Amino acid sequence: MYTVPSNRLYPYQWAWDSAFLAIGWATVNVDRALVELESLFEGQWEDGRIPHILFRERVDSYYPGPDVWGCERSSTITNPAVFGLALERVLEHAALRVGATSVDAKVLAEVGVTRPQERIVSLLRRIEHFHGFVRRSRDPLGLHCVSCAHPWESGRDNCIAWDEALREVDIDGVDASGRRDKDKVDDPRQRPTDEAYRGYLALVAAIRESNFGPGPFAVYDPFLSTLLALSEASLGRIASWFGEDAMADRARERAEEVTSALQQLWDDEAEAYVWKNARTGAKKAQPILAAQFPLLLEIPRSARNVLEERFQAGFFGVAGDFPTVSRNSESFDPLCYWRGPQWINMTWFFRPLYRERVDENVLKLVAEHGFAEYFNPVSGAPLGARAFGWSAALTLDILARTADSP
Ligand code: 2M8
Repeated sequence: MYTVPSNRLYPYQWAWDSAFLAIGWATVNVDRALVELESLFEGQWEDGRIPHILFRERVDSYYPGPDVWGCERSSTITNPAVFGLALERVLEHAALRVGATSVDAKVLAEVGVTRPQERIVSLLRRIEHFHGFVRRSRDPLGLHCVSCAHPWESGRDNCIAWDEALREVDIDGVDASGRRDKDKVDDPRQRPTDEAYRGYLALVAAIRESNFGPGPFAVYDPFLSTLLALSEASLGRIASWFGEDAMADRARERAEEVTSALQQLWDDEAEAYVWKNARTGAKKAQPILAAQFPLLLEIPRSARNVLEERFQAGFFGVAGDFPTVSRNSESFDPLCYWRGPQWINMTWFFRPLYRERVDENVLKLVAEHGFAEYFNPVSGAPLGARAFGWSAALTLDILARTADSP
């Protein structure tokens, strides 16, 4: 059993979507939440990779499908490391439900989870295996940070941080006319350009030709690195709740390692965490919400101060806060996908820091405009798919936590 992000636009199982969807499921049924994650991990490759799409039932309404990827069962790239974090949020819902302060197999049994110890330990092993894949295969310079081998891998498809590296990809003769997405939204300007799609498809072909190695695109990403650190930290905590002490130690060490390695991406002059192209060495600060993510980790006070100020100056104060691109940037586009619109998952991540602002913002947006895929951050207008999975799932998470006020 699994959940698709949107019947119309995304009719397969997507990896990080399923992680958010599991959190939503946990507000009503913790067992079902675990099934969501287990079904995703059924698609794990031997090398530990979690493919970003699982082609479970073949449909013609999504492009690119299995033929283009060169793999029957799944896509060949991965997605942000959010699975440890998602599992921890799922388990917290079990504790909330029974009023417990910590989670163990007994608490899970109380909320109706079958074979809790065995299932959680099996998920933990799979998550650790996945983290191993990311560390081995997405760190070409050995920085202990995470790079991205395809814009789709980051989940932030046409984010401005990929523009330069994508321009280096040869798109001569690549045809994007098979796209099925543009006529499924109100206005094609809400989706990436054909030129960007030609880049995405050229990379898919290059990855296929390299026998599913990383291919010719490798950009270190502070956002992906932050999420790996968070996911390792979650893995460490859950492993110790379930008596897997050696795994807990390993995960904690790795969480610390990524967190301190992230400082290599800090640029004093730009006063920002930067995107680093592993092939050219070029580093660039980006005026995007993703650049604010290291705030979720223990970072030096000076960096924290700068990022907090940047939030006030560029990301707060519009109708919907948390636009994906700073509203002060020339690149800010309120309509186009990951180039400005507000996304509920990106906003939700900041709940530990800005709880009231996040809750108010998300609940108002969905009350007024429904569970859209993304929102115009100036007017609040819904964009992209309607009835979008993680918008609903993370709203449920916020509602359940607000009701119990943790
Ligand atoms: C979007 O990406 C897919 C490609 O993976 C697409 O545009 O077809 C992104 O928003 C991504 O983050 C998300 O996981 C996926 C499914 O919701 O859609």
